[in-house]
Amino acid sequence: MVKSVKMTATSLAVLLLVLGHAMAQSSFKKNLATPKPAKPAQCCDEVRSLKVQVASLSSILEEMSKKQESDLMKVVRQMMDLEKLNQQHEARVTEAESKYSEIYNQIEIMQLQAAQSAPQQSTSDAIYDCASLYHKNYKISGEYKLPKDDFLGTPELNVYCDMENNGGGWTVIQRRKVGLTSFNRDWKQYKNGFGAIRGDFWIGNENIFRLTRQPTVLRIEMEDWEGETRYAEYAFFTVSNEMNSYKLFIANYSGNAGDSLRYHNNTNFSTKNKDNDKCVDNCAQLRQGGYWYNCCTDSNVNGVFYRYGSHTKNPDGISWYGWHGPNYSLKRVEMKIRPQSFVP
Ligand SMILES: [Ca+2]
Repeated sequence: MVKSVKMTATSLAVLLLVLGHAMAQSSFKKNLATPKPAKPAQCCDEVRSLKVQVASLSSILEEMSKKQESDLMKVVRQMMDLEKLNQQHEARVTEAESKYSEIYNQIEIMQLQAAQSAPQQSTSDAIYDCASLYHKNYKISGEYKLPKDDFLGTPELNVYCDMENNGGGWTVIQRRKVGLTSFNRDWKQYKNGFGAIRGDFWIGNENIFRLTRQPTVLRIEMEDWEGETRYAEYAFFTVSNEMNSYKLFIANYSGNAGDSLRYHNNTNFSTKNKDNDKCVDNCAQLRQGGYWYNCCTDSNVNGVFYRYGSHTKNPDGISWYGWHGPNYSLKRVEMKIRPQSFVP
């Protein structure tokens, strides 16, 4: 009987345990399965509308980000283009710079060469006549200014250079062609020179003296009223200083006008106020010019300018006896000088 009670109690306990466990499990399951308390319908509509809004915002955001991305790509592409342009510009600048430096180098080389040759020019190659200008590549005829030279003792002097005829390099010392300038002047005027360098002028005995201290050639060109031209050239020409009355020395004639200066060789210069001629008469007054008068003339290129018509009537005109005799006054005369050593 006890055994059966015991068994019953044990069975009861087990049953209770099983029941308890089953109940606990059932309660847990029940708890899991129980749906959340239902909310009111209004709340769910709001959520749904919010969800829709979120979705549409997301898509907008997505779109925006896509657009931003494409914009960014555009910007990047533009940046790259700009970079390329910049590189091109830089390349051009570099090219220009290299060209500039090349030119600059050439200029530097030229300046250097000029600087190197400058000392030679200042000593052995000074500018003191048209021939030296010619050798410095001045090859156009016209008026030039010879610089003052302390070493040679020459003042600044305006000259007319014939750079074209007979090889060029000629310094013109006398010209008659216009006929308005009187050549009947005194000693001082013949000493210093007078007239217009582009027209009629005498360069001055002092200048002739200085310019002919080196072995010099004299060329006299002349034209008559018929338009024919002749010349007389002397391979040797010099004058002495004022103390020696600018005495004339010429030699070695060539030409087609006749040697009408030979008669005047070794004579002093005379003017209307200084009779240095070899005559009882005053030749300068008779011939109305300044010249190396003997007794008196075989030529008179500083005589009176007579125009066509009256050019054959007077013995004091611009004459060259070897061509037209004593009473023919020429239309044009030009005296020019050049160093004997000149090579065109
Ligand atoms: Ca005399």
